[in-house]
Amino acid sequence: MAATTDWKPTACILCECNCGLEVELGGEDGRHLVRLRGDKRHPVSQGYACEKAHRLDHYQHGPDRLTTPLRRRPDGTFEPIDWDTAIREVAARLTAVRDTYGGDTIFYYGGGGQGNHLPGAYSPTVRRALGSRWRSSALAQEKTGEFWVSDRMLGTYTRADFEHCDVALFLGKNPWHSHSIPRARVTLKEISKDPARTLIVIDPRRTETAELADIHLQVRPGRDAWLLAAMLHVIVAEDLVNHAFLDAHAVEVDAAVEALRTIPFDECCKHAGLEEGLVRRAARIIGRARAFASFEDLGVQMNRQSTLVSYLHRLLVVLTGSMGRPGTHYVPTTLVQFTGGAASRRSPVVGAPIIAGLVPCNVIAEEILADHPKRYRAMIVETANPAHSLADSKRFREALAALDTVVVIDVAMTETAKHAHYVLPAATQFEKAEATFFNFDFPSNAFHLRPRLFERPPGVLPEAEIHARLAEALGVVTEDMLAPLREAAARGLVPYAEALAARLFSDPAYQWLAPAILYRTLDLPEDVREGAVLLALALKKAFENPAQLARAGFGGTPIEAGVALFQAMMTSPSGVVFAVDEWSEVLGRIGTKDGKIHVSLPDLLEELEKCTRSGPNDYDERFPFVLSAGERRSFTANTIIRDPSWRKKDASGALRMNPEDAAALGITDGGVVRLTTKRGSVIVATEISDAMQRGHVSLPNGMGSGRHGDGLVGGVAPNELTALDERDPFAGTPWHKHVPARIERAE
Ligand SMILES: Nc1nc2c(c(=O)[nH]1)N[C@H]1C(S)=C(S)[C@@H](COP(=O)(O)OP(=O)(O)OC[C@H]3O[C@@H](n4cnc5c(=O)[nH]c(N)nc54)[C@H](O)[C@@H]3O)O[C@H]1N2
Ligand SMILES: Nc1nc2c(c(=O)[nH]1)N[C@H]1C(S)=C(S)[C@@H](COP(=O)(O)OP(=O)(O)OC[C@H]3O[C@@H](n4cnc5c(=O)[nH]c(N)nc54)[C@H](O)[C@@H]3O)O[C@H]1N2
Ligand code: SF4
Ligand SMILES: [Mo]
Repeated sequence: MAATTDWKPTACILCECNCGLEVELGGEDGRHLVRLRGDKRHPVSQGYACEKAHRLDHYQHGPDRLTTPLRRRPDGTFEPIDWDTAIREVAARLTAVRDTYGGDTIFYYGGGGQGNHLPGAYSPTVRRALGSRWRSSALAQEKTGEFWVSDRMLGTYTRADFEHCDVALFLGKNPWHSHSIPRARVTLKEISKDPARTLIVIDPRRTETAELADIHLQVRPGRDAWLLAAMLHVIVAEDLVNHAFLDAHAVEVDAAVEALRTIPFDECCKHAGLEEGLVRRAARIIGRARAFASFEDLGVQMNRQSTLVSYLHRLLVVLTGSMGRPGTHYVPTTLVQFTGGAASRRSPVVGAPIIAGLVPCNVIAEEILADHPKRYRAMIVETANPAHSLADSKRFREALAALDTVVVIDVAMTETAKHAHYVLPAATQFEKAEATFFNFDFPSNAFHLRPRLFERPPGVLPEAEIHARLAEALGVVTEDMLAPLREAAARGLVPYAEALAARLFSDPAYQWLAPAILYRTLDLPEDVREGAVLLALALKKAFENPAQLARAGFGGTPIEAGVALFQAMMTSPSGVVFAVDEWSEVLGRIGTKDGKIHVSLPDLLEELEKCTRSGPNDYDERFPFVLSAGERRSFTANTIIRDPSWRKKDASGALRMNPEDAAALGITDGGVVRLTTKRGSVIVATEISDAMQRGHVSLPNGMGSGRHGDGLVGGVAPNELTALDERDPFAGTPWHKHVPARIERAE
C-alpha cells in the first residue's frame, strides 16, 4: 500500500501572525517536523507562510533544551531535582518573600511569546495567591506609548484594513520581513502593483517594503516627529481635514489644528532630511485618500519622541476621518484586551507610569537595585528572555543577581535562566496545546487552539500543570473547591459552564482561581487539555459580545453560546472564526467616557511645540553614528530559536552600513569593525549596503543567544550596547533604534 502523508495542523510560532501550518512528522523517533506548508483551512493566513516557518524543527530540537527542573547551587552551577521538590521549594521560597517583604515585591515578567499566550492565562492563580502586584512584558518596551495615546484619544485600540485600502502607510515598519499583518507579502505586492493604490513607507533604510513603495520617505533616523508634523501641517493648511467625520465623532479639535497650522513646515522638512515637495505630495495623497490604512512599529516606537510620534500618527488617522469604513481603521472584537488602564498607577520604586498594567521595561532593573523598602525581591520569568531582550543586559544581570529568588519557566536554558535559582522546564509549543490572543482580524476574527503534535518527554510539564501544582502547594486550590465542579463536569459541559458562571459572578476571588480550577476539573481530550482556561474566556465573550458571536454561528443564551464557542475551539485544529463584526459598529466602540475622539492632548501638543521650536537635539560628537539595534531580517525571530544554524542567511548578523561611510573608514564588504556605544563595545562584521543612508548603521534582532554545535554563540546581542536611561519621557519605552555609536576599523 502506498504510504500516505499524514499532515497535521499546527501554527508557526515565530511572529505574531501565527500562520496556520500543516506539518509532516518524521525522523527516527517521529518527533521531527520534517515538512511544513501553509494551512489553507486557516481562516486568517489561508495557506500563507514565509520562509522562516520551514525551519521550525530547529525550535523543537534546540541545543539548550531543558529536560528536568534545576536548582542553583551556591557555586552557580545547577543540579537536577524532581518536580515535587521543585514545586515545594519554589512555593516555600516565594511564600517566605511574601511574608517578609510583602507579596507586592514579587515581580512577574512575561507570560507569552510570539506563539504562546496560555502561560499568561494560567498565571493569575499563582500571582494572586502570592499577592504579586507588579508585572511587565515585552509590550512595555514597544507598544505602551501607542496604547497610552490611543487610550486617551479613543479609549480603545485600532488596527487597519490593508486589504481594502487605497493608500497604505508603514511608519517605522518593514512588514516584508516583520509581517504583523496577515499574508503580508501578498498584500504588499497587491497594493504595489495596482496603479490606483499608493504605498507609502517612512523608513531611513530602503527596506524590502520601501522597494515596493510608490513613495519612500527616507527620513533621517529619529526625525519622524518633524516629518509627521510637516505632513499634518499640509493636511491642515490645505484643509484636507475630514470635517464631517470630526463634527460627528470628535471633540477638542481646535487646539491640535491650530498647533499644526503654525508649524514651520520648511524647517520641519529640513530636520527630517526630506524635500518639501515630496512631503507635500505624500500628505496630499493621504489627505485625499478614499481609504487610508496605516501601521506604526518599532522604527518609531523604539525611537526618540516615540510617544509624540504615536500621537502625531493617530492625528493623521483621525483628522482624515480614516476609521469605520472598509480599508481604514477598525476596532476588532478580541478575546483578550492588551490595552487599557491608562497610567493611573505608578510603579512602586521609581514612580514610572503603569500603562496597560505594565511597568516600563527600562525601569525594572532600577526597581530592583534601588535602596527602597518596596524594591522587588523576587521575580518569576515565564516564556521570556529579559536578560537578553531588555535594554542594558549588563545592568539587568546585576539586577537578577540582587534578587532573593528568581524562578524561570522556559523550554531552554536561556541567558535569563542562567541567573535563576530555580529553572522549571516547560513542554514545547508542539508538545502541548497552545494559542495566542494576537487575534485582531476584522470583520471576521479568528482564534486558533493548536492541538499538541506529540507527547512531551518525561521531566517537562506544560505551564498549566506547573501553575496548578504551585497553586496547590500554596494551598489556594483544594480538593474541596474542585469537588463541586468535578461533579458538574460529570453531568456535561452546559451544567459545568452554569456552575462556573454562577461562581464567577458571585465570588470575585474565583476570577483568579478559575484558571487552575478549570484545568483540574474539565475533562478534555489529551491533545487539547491545556485549552481548559478558554472556557472562561468564551463565556465572558458570550456575555459581552452576543451579536458578534451569533453572527459567527454561536447564538442562544450566553451559556449556550459560550459552550458552543468553546467546543468549536477544542475541535477546530485549523482555527475558528469566533466573531463577525460590522463596519458600522466601529465608531460605537470609541471607549472614552463621552464616546468621542479626543483630538487635543495638551501635554503632547506642548512637546510638539518644544520640538518644532527648538529643533532636534540628538547629535553627540563622540558618537557620530546612529545604531538601530534590533532589525527584523529574513532569519531572525527574537530568541525563540536558539540554534544559530537555523539561519540560511546572515548567520553572523552583520552590521549594515552605507558604502560612503565604509569607504571613509577604509572598510570593504565583510570587513570587521569595533562598534562602541555608551554601554558597550563589540567586534562585528559589516555588510555594505546602499539601502542604508549615511550615518545610520543597523544590527539584527535576537542574535547573540543560543549556540552552535561547536559551542559558539552567533552574532552580537544588541542589548549589550543599549542603555536604560535612553528612553521616552512619557511611556518609558527604549530608544533601541537610535543608539549613539562610534565605529572604528578592527583587524
Ligand atoms: N523576521 C522577523 N519578524 C518578526 C520578528 C523577528 O524577530 N523576526 N519579531 C516580531 C516582533 S516581536 C515585532 S515587535 C515586530 C517588529 O516589526 P518592525 O517594527 O517592522 O521591525 P524592525 O526591523 O525592528 O523595525 C522596523 C523598521 O524601523 C526602521 N527604523 C529605524 N530607525 C527608524 C527611524 O528613525 N524612523 C523610522 N521611521 N524607521 C526607523 C528600520 O530601518 C526597520 O526597517 O516584528 C515581528 N516579526
Ligand atoms: N535592542 C533591542 N531589543 C529588543 C528588540 C529590539 O528591536 N532591539 N525587540 C524587542 C521586542 S519587540 C520583543 S517582542 C522582545 C522579545 O523578547 P522576549 O519577550 O524576552 O521574548 P523572546 O526572545 O521571544 O523569548 C521567548 C522565550 O520563550 C521561550 N519559549 C519558547 N516556547 C516556550 C514555551 O512553550 N513555554 C515557555 N515557558 N517558554 C517558551 C524561549 O525559549 C525564549 O526564552 O525583544 C525586545 N528586545
Ligand atoms: S514567521 Fe510569521 S509570517 Fe512567517 S510563517 Fe511564521 S507566523 Fe507566518
Ligand atoms: Mo515585539
